[in-house]
Amino acid sequence: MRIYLNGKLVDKDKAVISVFDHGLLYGDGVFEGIRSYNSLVFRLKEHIDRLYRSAEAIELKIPMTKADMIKAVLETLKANGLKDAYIRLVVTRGSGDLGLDPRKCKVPTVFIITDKISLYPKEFYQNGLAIITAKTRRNLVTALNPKIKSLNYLNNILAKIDAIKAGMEEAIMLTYNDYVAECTGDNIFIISGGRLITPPADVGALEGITRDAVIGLARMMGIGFEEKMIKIEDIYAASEVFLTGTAAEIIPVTMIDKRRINDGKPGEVTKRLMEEFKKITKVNGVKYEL
Ligand code: PXG
Repeated sequence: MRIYLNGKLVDKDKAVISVFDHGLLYGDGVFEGIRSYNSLVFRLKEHIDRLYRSAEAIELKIPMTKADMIKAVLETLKANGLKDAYIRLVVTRGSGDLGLDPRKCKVPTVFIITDKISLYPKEFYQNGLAIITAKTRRNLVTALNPKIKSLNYLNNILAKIDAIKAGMEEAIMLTYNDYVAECTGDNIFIISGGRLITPPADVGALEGITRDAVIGLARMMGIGFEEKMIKIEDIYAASEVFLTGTAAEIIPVTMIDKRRINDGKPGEVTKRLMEEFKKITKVNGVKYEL
């Protein structure tokens, strides 16, 4: 496996970074998770834009242009001969000393891993996922805005541990004042009164690329849509619930906190969106030749 590291493609065993890297010492950095389908990178520009937005939010200057970053992603995919891939792009503050001071980190570290994607089992898509509400609350937007896809994922990891302890794969994260934000690695949508609803990202959620794609599909399909603050009771009472994310795509949720959603089967609107989403992954994207 070849890894892109600071401008070079190197073998996996040579792809090492300093123990003084502030990405490791403090979680000081940003990342992206991107996917390619049959040699088409899905929404690459949007992912790169979000990476640079996240970096700007933490005052980290990425030492290459967006165009060069896109080239680097495509080169890494080619070097590994991957048609269907998971792409992890990471930019850290770089190597510094034992202290928070980001000024000590002179050169950001940039690396890109491309690998096979590990997917949720098929049954989850057919029968729906059972999830819980996490005990762990979402970070305050005013403390560390969850819109920033930073290397500080402990808030999400603690909620993921809540899910794992309950024998589940995902967990809904609520804000400090009981609004639904998102899940640990996925955005959440409901269908209620025939309309598609998702919480606004400002409540404490990532502006998911899949979320955005689903909103676009709903508009195209004539499904009413609104961004609205919702509480967990709204989710229990919804006619359909599903999650969106680069890894999961669109996955139906049929059980929450041991409560069945509607009849406990993936909903019709969810299934239509899943189908339409599959279609756009086949045609939309940045092409590369192996
Ligand atoms: N919320 C959070 C907190 C995320 O981390 C999403 C929503 C969905 O966003 P996208 O842009 O992917 O639609 C994410 C993304 C992984 C993995 O390896 C996690 C994500 C994406 C890809 C891989 O666990 N999370």
